[in-house]
Amino acid sequence: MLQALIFDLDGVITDTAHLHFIAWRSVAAELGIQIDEEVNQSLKGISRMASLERILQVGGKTELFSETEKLAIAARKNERYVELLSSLGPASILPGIAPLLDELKSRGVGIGLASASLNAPGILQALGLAALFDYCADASRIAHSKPDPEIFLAACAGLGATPQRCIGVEDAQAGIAAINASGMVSIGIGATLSDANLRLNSTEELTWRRIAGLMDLTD
Ligand code: B16
Ligand code: MG
Repeated sequence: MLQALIFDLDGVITDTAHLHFIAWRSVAAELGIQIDEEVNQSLKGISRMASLERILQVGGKTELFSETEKLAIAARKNERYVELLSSLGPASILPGIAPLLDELKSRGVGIGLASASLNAPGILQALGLAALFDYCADASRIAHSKPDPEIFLAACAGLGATPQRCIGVEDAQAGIAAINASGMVSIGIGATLSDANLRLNSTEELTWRRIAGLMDLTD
């Protein structure tokens, strides 16, 4: 029996990657570092501090800042990102996600979130989806980020579900690795992903029919 679907947020429920990019680009420019779309792609699914380390590496400035300075830079980026989040609303939900969440609810399948974003609760509120989620793993309490399975296992535990009876949905390669390592069944959204039990090109293809075909729902 399928107990729960556990979703990543950015790139699966909504696409905030471009807002992260605008915020990081302005902060990086102040540090004398130019970042392009390719760098932005490499920030997908990784934590705020890991993103900053990657940007400093791109600019060859890894050794120039103390931990306190790095925290201040990350806080500045987040202030700008949160300002940009005010543009989000129900229209920002990716195609197919709202009907799927309704279908899962009506079938009594648990709905969980496993996002690295500390802004996840606010984003779900802005999208009008918060009430549909039965459990959101708290990214601030996760010691090991994806590809470690910790956040997916925390979501399973919060839902009272067994990983082998859950499906995880991700758009980042590190996220697929995390789902696979947790013992859950993985669905990858995106043309370039590998190793997912099921790979789809877009969230539009993420229907109950595809999910039911992936897992034995009868036992
Ligand atoms: P925040 P996900 C991730 O979201 C983003 O893909 C990644 O780019 C971001 O650095 C990370 O959240 C942390 O976000 O700065 O808001 O805490 O894909 O795990 O839902
Ligand atoms: Mg993601």
